[in-house]
Amino acid sequence: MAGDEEPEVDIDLAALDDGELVKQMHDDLYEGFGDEILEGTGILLARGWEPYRVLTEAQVEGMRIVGVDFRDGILFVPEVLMSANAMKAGMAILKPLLAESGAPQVGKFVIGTVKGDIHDIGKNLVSIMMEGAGFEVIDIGVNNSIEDYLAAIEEHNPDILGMSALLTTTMAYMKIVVEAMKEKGIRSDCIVLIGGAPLNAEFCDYVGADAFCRDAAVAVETAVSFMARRQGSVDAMVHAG
Ligand code: B12
Repeated sequence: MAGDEEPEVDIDLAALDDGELVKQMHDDLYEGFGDEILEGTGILLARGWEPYRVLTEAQVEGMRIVGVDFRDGILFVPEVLMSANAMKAGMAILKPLLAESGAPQVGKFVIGTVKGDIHDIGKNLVSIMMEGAGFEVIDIGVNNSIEDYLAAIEEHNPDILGMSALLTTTMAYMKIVVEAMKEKGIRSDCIVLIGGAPLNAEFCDYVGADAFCRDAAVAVETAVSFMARRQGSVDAMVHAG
């Protein structure tokens, strides 16, 4: 188990049953073993697991465990970075599977993490799932200033703007961006979705965003339903006019 001082043994991942393998992957993610995460992901897929199930049960849950020990001072930044890189390796195999949907283009989505914040795993996951749902995704990366967001809106004219923040010290920046959009008179041009572990619906009201999404699946559901409503009102206007 993670944190124990036992000597390392080479484990045959393919010999483990599903439950044992998932638990082993949590430990491998904790240790930052990217190759093992790749192998375990491949084994679960070959056993018929849906990509989204592998992602949530084996990888995201593993990262949650890492987060608890990070919070409690058992793990430190370099170790968590290794875990993050291991998770990114696993996500890379899942990405084409999650993104292949064949769905018609539903809308344009610009997403970025706010200024002062470099957490990008959740953002990347949302991007992958939104692509899978048929959105054209423009990912503007991490540490985005107001100017970065405004420039991306101007350049891409998205239906939806997504902002991510993982730190209580950076989440307030979302309100500054929304205020800047209002000042420029472009707030109602796109839907604003926000996400990140420390956020909630009440904070969303404070920011003046349209919705808070607790995970990537909710982000997709919310985005699709906003687009349907938007399309409905466009249709109504066309019929009325
Ligand atoms: C990995 C990690 C890191 C890595 C980041 C690597 C990377 N490339 O992202 C590293 C090691 C670099 C790091 C650094 C730091 N971190 Co950090 N980190 C984490 C950790 C363990 C996991 C985050 C993660 O990837 N989760 C997995 C993903 C899948 O989940 P998620 O991000 O929540 O995303 C989902 C939803 O929130 C939602 N979502 C997210 N974004 C968006 C956006 C939109 C538009 C939508 C719709 C939805 C959505 O959908 C996602 C998918 O389902 C968290 C712990 C935690 N429980 O969150 C701490 C955590 C966020 N970090 C923390 C801290 C303190 C730091 C540091 C300040 C540490 C330090 N002393 O330097 C630095 C800050 C660096 C900076 N300036 O940003 C604290 C924040 C505490 C707080 N109250 O603010 C946490 C909570 C750890 C803790 N418990 O103490 N960190």
